Amino acid sequence: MEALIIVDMQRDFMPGGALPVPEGDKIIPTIEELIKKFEQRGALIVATRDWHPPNHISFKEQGGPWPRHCVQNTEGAEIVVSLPKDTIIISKADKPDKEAYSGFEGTELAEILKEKGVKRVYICGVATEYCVRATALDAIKNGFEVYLIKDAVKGIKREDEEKALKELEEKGAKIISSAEL
Ligand code: VGL
Ligand code: ZN
Repeated sequence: MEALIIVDMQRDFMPGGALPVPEGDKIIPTIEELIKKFEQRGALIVATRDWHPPNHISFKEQGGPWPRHCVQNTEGAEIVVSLPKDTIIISKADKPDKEAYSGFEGTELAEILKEKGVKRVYICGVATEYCVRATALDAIKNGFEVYLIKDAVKGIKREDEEKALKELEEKGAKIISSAEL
């Protein structure tokens, strides 16, 4: 069984949002094509979302590195790609005092994937050097075969994005393009 994991494609991470990933919106059509393709393949579709309480530790006013973003039940936290009805939504970093970049951290994601018999995961979304990276590393640690779809991810900084892709490849992820699927 395969799963497509769409990481944090939320309004606040798009241009004009609170914590924009440059050109984050450019990968929306690519991801929507991938969703269609993976639905046809009978794959599981998973979408993670950053789901912070208003006083989250990662916010500048709490001493953290980031402007306030993806606050639970606000427009900024909305997912901007059209998702099939049966998509599994994983909310993360939803406790005030804990940061979680990875979709596996503090969630049931590993258990859900294992229970559904998933062996291989395909990862896309934002931001490449933060939540995509952390999610892919945890997927590797959990024993999944990991494919990173390079034209369906975007990073905040170009150099950091390239570093992250190299690291993921060294750790066993396969870097592919959506055209290969
Ligand atoms: C993310 C910074 C803060 C991400 C989330 O989704 O990559 N980055 N919170
Ligand atoms: Zn966040």
